[in-house]
Amino acid sequence: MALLSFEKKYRVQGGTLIGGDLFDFWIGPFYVGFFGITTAFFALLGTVLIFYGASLGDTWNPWLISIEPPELEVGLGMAPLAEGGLWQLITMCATVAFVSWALREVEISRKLGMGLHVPFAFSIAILAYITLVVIRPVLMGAWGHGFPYGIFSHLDWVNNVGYAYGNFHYNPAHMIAITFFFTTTLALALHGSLVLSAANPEKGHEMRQPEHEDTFFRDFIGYSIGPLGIHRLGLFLALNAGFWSAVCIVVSGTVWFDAWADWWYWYVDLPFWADLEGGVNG
Ligand code: 07D
Ligand code: 07D
Repeated sequence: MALLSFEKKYRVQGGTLIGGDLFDFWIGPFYVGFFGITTAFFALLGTVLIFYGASLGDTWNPWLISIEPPELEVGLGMAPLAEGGLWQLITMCATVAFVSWALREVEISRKLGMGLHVPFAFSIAILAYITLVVIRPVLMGAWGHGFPYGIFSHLDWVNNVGYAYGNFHYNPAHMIAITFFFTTTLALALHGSLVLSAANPEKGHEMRQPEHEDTFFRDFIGYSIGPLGIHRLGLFLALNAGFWSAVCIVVSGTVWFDAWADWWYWYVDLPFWADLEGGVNG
């Protein structure tokens, strides 16, 4: 791919975390770096292992291929390859590949003298993944609590784990996560539409400026968060969605074992009404 005219100026040496100048080069448009090598290596190895696992199974239907974690009886030990060992190796490959991808983002940010917001944001997704396949299984004492690597089978896992706690919607951290997910889409819809309405006028019309965008919101709801603020808010909302997702699953089976609806009895049991006639103690 041809180099864009301005790109050369930004292709500066340095900023690497490891390996010095050794891997400090680009292949076409892509910065490589030590972590580019490790990402490519572990992503490829993980993919090869998924294909190998698929070859041991009885389907090549992409929706149905599934690499299962070990049985619960294996606990936190290593399992034979065909009985969950592949899942364990793929989990390691995926974790190293994701973390390498984040560290490659760090190196690029350092080269450009930018903040580390992008790798930080991706780290929250990695945290959610590691919570599902490492932190929670370790806390619960078995790798078998991780989710299977298959398009449909991982949906079954979410469904089954959800019903294992009655109605998962009553999990308060799940509620917070969902609320953040919904609010993120609201914020993005408002932000995307606002910017397009100002910056992408019909042919022949003059483009409007950020002041117009601010004024729109001041006229509309009396307040504008501003051009920098809206991105802070967006990042805050999105990262909280991922963070509270990790919380909602890590507490299920480690600090809370019953139906999530029962968690709300603390509210019913509050002394204000528990002792009233008709209350739980009344
Ligand atoms: C659009 C960025 C691009 C990424 C894409 C995903 C693969 C996997 C599979 C080799 C928004 C590429 C997919 C590389 C290939 C194999 C075996 C991101 C965008 C397009 N899920 N999930 C999907 C993953 C979990 C859930 C789709 C990954 C948890 C539900 C896709 C992970 C839980 C639904 C997928 C992961 C869960 C899905 C679309 C990791 C709770 C759907 C994803 C690594 C989080 C939806 C058939 C998407 C669907 C869907 C991938 C984890 C729930 C296959 C890689 C265990 C309820 N998930 N998922 O667009 O249609 O993400 O499923 O943690 O309804 Mg999932
Ligand atoms: C884990 C993905 C990490 C991805 C990474 C990158 C690649 C590369 C390459 C494209 C976290 C992967 C990259 C592979 C791709 C190329 C080239 C993201 C992750 C590192 N729920 N629920 C959630 C809702 C119900 C249940 C989270 C809604 C039922 C369980 C979110 C509803 C029951 C778990 C959420 C609903 C139930 C969840 C998921 C509605 C089932 C979890 C988002 C409207 C009967 C999971 C950490 C997330 C969780 C989770 C939303 C319903 C069960 C808040 C909106 C009632 C068991 N649910 N849910 O976590 O918290 O993203 O995981 O009904 O484990 Mg739920």
